[in-house]
Amino acid sequence: MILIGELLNSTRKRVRAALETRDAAFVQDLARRQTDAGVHYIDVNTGALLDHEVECMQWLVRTVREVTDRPLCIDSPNPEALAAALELAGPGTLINSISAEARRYEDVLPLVRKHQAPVIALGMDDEGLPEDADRGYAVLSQLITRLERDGVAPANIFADPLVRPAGANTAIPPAVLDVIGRIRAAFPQVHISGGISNVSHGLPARKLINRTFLTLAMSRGLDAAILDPLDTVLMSEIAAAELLLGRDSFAMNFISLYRAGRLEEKP
Ligand code: THG
Repeated sequence: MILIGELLNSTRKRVRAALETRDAAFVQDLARRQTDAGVHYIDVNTGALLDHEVECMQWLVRTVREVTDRPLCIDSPNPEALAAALELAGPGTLINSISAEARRYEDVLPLVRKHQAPVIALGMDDEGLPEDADRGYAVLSQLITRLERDGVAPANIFADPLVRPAGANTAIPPAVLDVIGRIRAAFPQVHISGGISNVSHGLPARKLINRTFLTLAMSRGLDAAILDPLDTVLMSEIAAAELLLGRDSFAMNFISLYRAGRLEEKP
């Protein structure tokens, strides 16, 4: 699994306050802890700061870069913030995100090309968020095909079916799981990613829902995720799921995590 740490997100109140006051110690602590937890990318999101977002993103990238060399996942609705961050973040940066919205596609494709960067492809277009699996699959599969035609290698595409809260509409998570399965069957070489914590928004016992959803999604072909890497039970369940899905030959990874004392078996 390719793990993207979600904690440096400006929609989280504490992070937003740290961004507004330029609290480097708080930001760097979250960057270090996510690195130590083993993430492959650290998501950096400044989208909630509408004024001066570009400056804020530049500060965030520089501040994180001082304490970790883990690649970043630049998460912004603002193409100027993406462009500025890409200049500072170094090679291997993941762009979050492109979509099938006409304007967004036009704005972000040149950045993907210029930096030869991997990119998250959101399954939405100018009609909005797909409500069922047929439309979700149609939008996402057309977007993948278009990116490939525009020269993006399948291994650099992270297809994202847009996980939304079960609490708002319980039909969406099963539709998202269907989309994951159909994309995996049709495009064996692309990565499939999703924002796991989105699914539990507004419900109690969020971590329980997140863990179960992640396991279900992995069984359909999800191989990347934006998640809370400090949830040690979630991280342990990923290792167990990879073992049981045949993605951990001789259980080498599972056993070495166990020996390092990094598997949590509850209760
Ligand atoms: N796909 C892509 N990128 C994404 C998402 C996605 N980026 C953002 C998001 N979804 C993934 N990251 C988070 C980060 C935090 C939370 C959920 C997803 C979260 N925040 C608390 C909440 O909303 O209740 C904030 C509470 C607080 O601390 O104030 O759960 O799907 N490509």
